[in-house]
Amino acid sequence: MEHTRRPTLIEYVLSQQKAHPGATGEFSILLTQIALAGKIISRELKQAGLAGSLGLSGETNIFGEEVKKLDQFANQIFVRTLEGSSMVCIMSSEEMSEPAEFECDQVGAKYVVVIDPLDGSSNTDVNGNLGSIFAIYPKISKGPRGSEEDLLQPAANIAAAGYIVYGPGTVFVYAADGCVSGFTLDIGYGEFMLSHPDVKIPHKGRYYSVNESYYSKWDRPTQMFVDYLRGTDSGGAKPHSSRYSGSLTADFHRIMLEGGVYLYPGEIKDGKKTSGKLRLLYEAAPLAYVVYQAGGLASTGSHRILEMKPTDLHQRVPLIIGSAEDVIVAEELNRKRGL
Ligand code: AFP
Repeated sequence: MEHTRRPTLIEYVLSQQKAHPGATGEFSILLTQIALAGKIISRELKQAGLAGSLGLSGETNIFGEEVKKLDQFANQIFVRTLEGSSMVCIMSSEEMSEPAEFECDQVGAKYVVVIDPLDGSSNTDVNGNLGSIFAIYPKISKGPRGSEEDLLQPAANIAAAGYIVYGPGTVFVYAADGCVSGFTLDIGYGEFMLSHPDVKIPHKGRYYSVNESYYSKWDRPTQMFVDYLRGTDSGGAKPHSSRYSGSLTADFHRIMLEGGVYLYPGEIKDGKKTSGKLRLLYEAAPLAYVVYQAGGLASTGSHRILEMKPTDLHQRVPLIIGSAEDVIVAEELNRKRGL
């Protein structure tokens, strides 16, 4: 009897690389280096309660947020692993106030990476789901060194993007060349094995993910959209079911597989609409690229995330992301209410 087995991540990436005759293999190595960082973080999370790595680090980041020990650990692992790849000239992280530049010579590092090293850190100490989010851009600036110009590119320039979900299992999902594929970590092999080939998000969804405790602070179109999702104002359409885990990555993964919409809107403060909490570079743009490759959409309500040109490394943006039909309903409500 012939024993077949699933391809590993590197085998799959190399097989995809055949579609690019000029490819040098650097991109494949970089992708597997990011997966390596995910394996190391996954292992640490699974034993964090025993290893003393739960709780606060005692430090506060430039946004005044208290930093968890695991936030720091995950960020350090990504910095070291990306530097070790010698494929990256500059990287930026949600956990770092300034980008990190890596030694690179004339020919070397032609990639730029942005990451949210540990998404959902309010879940770390309660064994909740967590994630990491990444995007890889080509280097566009002249000269050997990377610059802020390389980091502030529109998501449409992304070469590949993805996320890692740390839940009951650890799943690595990446999008490139119009295809989204998922790999589950086989802890026996220590390898990510293909488990979700060619993911396509359902056109219309079953779930919605939003922190409804902010309802009173939202503008009218946002409230009307959530009323529609709840079925209280959907003209009899079957309501979506609410799921909110505290981790965008975990909620997004459910929506990618089963359809629906995640939103983190801005709030009305002093008559003005804020930009919400999520970061354009580290959260919204990478996931917008992934959902778009899978047939979904990502919007601020009035602008498509993929077309946005970032102006600041830590810029925040309202986000509505998921099944195309659901996102379009939200945009329609915004358009109708003239916002
Ligand atoms: P943290 O990583 O700071 O916990 O933020 C997680 C997150 O960016 C996203 O993953 C969650 O969906 C959202 O924020 C949770 O924010 P609220 O606690 O305001 O709902």
